Amino acid sequence: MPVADFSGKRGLVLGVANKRSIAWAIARRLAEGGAELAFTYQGERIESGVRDLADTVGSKLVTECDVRSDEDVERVVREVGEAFDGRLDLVVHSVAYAAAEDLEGRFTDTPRERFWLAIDVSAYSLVAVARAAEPLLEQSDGASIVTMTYLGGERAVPHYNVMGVAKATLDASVRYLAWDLGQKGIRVNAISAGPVRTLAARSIAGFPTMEAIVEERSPLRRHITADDVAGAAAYLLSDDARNVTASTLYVDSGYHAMGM
Ligand code: 0WE
Repeated sequence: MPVADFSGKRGLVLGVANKRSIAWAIARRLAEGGAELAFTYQGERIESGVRDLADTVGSKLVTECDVRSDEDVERVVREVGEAFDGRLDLVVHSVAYAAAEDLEGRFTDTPRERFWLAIDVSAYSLVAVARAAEPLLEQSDGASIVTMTYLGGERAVPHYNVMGVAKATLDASVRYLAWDLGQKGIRVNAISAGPVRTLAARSIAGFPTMEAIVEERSPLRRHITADDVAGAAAYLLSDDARNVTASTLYVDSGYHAMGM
């Protein structure tokens, strides 16, 4: 199958942790289509792994980013601007975090500090990146931002808890960013993926059960892979989606449409 054409496009990818990451599946697609990519990662533990992956797609820039810090986000965007001659066309935001203990037990018991932590990392980070990158994205003739969301932001999914509140915040942020940045031709969309086996998923008790539920109850009766998500992301990031913004594209085998 022909791959979407991203030649001449420059992209920033936040959220690769390892080869199973959704962000990595998307990055590979973009690179296959000819995009030049910069990557950010979180934490020294994964640095060498991310650098090795980035090298395989000839990346110009790999740098750490603490998305909780405006200064760090601004520094990263400065480096991206220098690497890409002041222009950026694509942003892939695939970042989320809640404390492990808040993804089990009762949402009611989420402490205040960790409630804000989840929203800070998982939702405000998109706002911070969009604002910092706006001057570079304006230079594109049709920039596109894609973030990753989940049904747990719209419905109560047992144990998703504070991450659901963070995704609801993220979903609303996508719409308000789309309104502001649409004026500058910058699109902002979300992909709502079903459960995908990634590093983030592996530490979640009951993940195999979630996959089994999707396989039993979704219209297509099959689970979702990172490559499925990458195909949707490639579309939203491509010029084929030039009039698509403020939207959520479900890549969940149709699960979201079911009532039982
Ligand atoms: O958004 C997510 C998970 C994101 C995530 C994962 C972790 C695991 C390790 C955020 N923070 C952490 N913190 C850690 O310490 N998903 C959509 C996958 C997911 O996670 C769930 C799910 C689904 C689906 C947690 C409970 C219930 C369902």
